[in-house]
Amino acid sequence: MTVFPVSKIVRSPGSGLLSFTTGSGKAKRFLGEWFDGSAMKDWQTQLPDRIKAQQGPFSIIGFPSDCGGGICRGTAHGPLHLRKKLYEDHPEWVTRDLGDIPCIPHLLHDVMLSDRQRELSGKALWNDSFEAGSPVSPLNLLEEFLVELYRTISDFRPLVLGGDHSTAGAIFEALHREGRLKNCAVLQFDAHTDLLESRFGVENCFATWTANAIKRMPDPKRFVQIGIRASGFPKQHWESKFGLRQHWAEDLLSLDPAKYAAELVADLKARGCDCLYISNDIDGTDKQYAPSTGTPEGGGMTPDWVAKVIEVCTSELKLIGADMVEVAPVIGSPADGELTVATATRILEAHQWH
Ligand SMILES: [Mn+2]
Repeated sequence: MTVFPVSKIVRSPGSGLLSFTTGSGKAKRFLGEWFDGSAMKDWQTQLPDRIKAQQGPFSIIGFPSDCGGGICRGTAHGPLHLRKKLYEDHPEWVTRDLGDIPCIPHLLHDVMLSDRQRELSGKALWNDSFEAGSPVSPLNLLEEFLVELYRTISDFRPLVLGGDHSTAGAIFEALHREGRLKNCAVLQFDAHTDLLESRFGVENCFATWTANAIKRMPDPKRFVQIGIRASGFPKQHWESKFGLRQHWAEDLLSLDPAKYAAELVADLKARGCDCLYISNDIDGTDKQYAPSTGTPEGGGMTPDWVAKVIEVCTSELKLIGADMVEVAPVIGSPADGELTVATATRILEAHQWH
């Protein structure tokens, strides 16, 4: 029997990173201006009202997990740093924030856990309300929380702040379970294909999530990867193996982004799409603008190029959800971190929610 709702254990913004402390001290320093002491302390009590108050166009969820990465860790700090900048620039977004998924940093997915570990971590998270079968790992908690919100908020549209790119795998499972992928196109901005079927035997991580997500698409050609440039195999290999489409950075850099996006939208509409999900891996953008990430790559697009494509596509197709992942503000210098967060913010501001 599974214990729900997950909203019972969701933490205040910035407090979901269960590291050497609860993380709440740093959260207070960063976000105290927007969330007062009572909001931080009584988040779980206040959350049902916050959920009830959500009325389009989107809701923010923090997912401070980097256990699904594998190169340099640090994306667990992404949501807190992203929120600080987003709320400075857009204080009206604060009421959209539904808090953080509590992330035990050693856990990733429940399929990896013994019954004993699941019970021990389950009791730590759920206290007395733990029952066998309750989700305990970050990816499972995110998936179940999203499903809960789909069933509570009409026209629920998540903006999930990750986290490494395994984040998107959990979102896709929720989209699939709720039947949201039927007429949906997907854009993935990324330097990498994320198309391994497993990595060292791990089937749910930053490198495998797209291979899993593609299986959920009614037509894989509605899934378009944009900005690929670091791959052990050529484009033809991936396109013929998985049926998705890839637009590599080397072919995009000389294109006008508005014209490229207009053609992309026309193509997706011709394939029956009327809505869109966008997965934003910050390493899709050139490393000059996004140095604080696990695998920065040169030869990528500028933030303005990416933002223009997103602006045009989301003006034409209804945006049903988005994520911003792989932002690791603790990698590199503080200036690198700030630059990367500013780039992510620029890209998120381009999303049109209508
Ligand atoms: Mn990725």
